[in-house]
Amino acid sequence: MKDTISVTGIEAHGYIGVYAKEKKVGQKFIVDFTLHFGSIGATDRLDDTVDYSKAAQRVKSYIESAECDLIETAAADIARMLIRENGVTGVSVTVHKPEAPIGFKFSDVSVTCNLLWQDVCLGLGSNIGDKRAHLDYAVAKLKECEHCKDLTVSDYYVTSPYGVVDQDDFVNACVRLHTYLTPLELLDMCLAIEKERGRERTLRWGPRTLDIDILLYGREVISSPSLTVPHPDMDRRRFVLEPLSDIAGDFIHPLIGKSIRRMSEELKD
Ligand code: A4P
Ligand code: MG
Repeated sequence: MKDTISVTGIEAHGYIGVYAKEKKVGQKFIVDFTLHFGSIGATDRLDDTVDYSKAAQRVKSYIESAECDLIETAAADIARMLIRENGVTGVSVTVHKPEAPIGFKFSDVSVTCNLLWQDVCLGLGSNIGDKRAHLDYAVAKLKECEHCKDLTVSDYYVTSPYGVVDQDDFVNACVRLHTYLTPLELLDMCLAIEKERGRERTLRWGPRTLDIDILLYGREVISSPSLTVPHPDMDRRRFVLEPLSDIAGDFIHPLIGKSIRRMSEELKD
């Protein structure tokens, strides 16, 4: 069980709602939040933890000035704000709207947003045009992404083509970061960045300006029509394991149960 700090019952007058009257007159909202930490209480210094009174004040100010229609949006916005507080590993935010215009007596309506920082590794590859510039672009976009943090980048490696061998050499690299995006949200973002570099899908394993693969998403194992994680076949690819060892040698592959460093060392040519 993780350590937490919670504040409940933060009351504020706000204008969140779909109807004109809600936007004009406003109503009462109540917010509860819980911040999750690896551990708390190691020191007695306020600087080493989250000042819950300041966090609660930010929540109150958000409700008072929010212009969105939905309490879902409010809960997600507040969660995304609080998860960036010092040392927070995850958050749970509930927004109550006890006076919502439902038309008969009820006690409460509320929504809850849960977010968790996930440790994620991505593989980057390019073998058309200015290959390094394509990788630089992907790194810059991921760095400036407001839903990510703590980005580290491996060296860039020039690699011979794997699979379809009759094509130009690749430049490959790996990136490790923390994000609270879901795997599918992250995939959408990667596909959008590829598209911005003119990625065209003609031949599977064929030449590409920019390829971004989700290699590892925490310890999650995902097998859906649009996403397979860990990335299949990564255990046989030197162009993945070598750069990944630079930045995530300690990461344990959730299916193979070995560290990336060990997998890289054991990979035969
Ligand atoms: N998809 C499923 N799982 C994932 C995942 N974990 N990450 C789906 C990203 N995408 C994933 O991908 C097709 C679809 O796979 C995506 O739309 C997504 O829904 P794609 O990028 O269009 O196809 P692709 O890249 O041609 O095929 P694939 O199987 O992803 O190939 P890889 O594994 O990317 O390998 N040799 C060297 N030296 N360096 C390379 O970088 N790359 C490849 C392509 C072959 N040989 C190479 C290199
Ligand atoms: Mg791919």
